[in-house]
Amino acid sequence: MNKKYVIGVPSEVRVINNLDRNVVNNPEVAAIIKHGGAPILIPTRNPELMVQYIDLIDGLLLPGGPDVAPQFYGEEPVPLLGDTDRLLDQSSIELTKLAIERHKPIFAICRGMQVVNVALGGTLYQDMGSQREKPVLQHYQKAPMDQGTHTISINADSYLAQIIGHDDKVYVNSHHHEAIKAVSSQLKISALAKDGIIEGVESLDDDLIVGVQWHPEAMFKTDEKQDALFANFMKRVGKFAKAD
Ligand SMILES: [Mn+2]
Repeated sequence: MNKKYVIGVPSEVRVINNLDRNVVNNPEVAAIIKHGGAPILIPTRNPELMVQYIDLIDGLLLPGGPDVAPQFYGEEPVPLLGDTDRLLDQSSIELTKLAIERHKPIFAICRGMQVVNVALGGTLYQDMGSQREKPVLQHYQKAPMDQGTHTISINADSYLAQIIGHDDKVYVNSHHHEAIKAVSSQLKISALAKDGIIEGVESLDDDLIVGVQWHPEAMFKTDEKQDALFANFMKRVGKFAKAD
């Protein structure tokens, strides 16, 4: 049997039917399994325990979820900040730092990309519609999430371009009102929306981190480019696991 690489996915807490539950979205789980990985849920938000989990996993998938508490980049909350969970942020930031330190690849989706940026010293728009000087596109789409609604421009010399190409006809879905404001000095921009909102970031000079602002897990079943992001993630995981 081929070795399966283990992918950690932090869960979030939601109250469902009056019960306090740990949940992850199934599409990410399905995409990991499709590409030969074995997903595991990281069901605690205790930051001190993250060091226990990092040794169990070969790669880290940081999924979408609630807003990031602005205290982690030195701001007070603005009126249109959404739901936040300080402990989920703290544990995800800790996991990000540990994954980088131990050379375990990261695939960061939507909130996940914002978490990576904050973990590495960057900042966010808490609500881009009300905080950004220039007008923005509709980034909280009303169309079904398996359909792309706005285009992105991918930097031709980015790692992302190697995965999904860089023509201007790449449509992505969009489900965010937060966005990266100041990019961490340890990351570079790989994709922008037409309004200048950052839609992708990645490591400076290796392929340890790939972050996208859209939701490829909602599109991978019908869109080859989005599927390629998960295939690439598992390829990166295999490469780093063999190197260590
Ligand atoms: Mn968007």
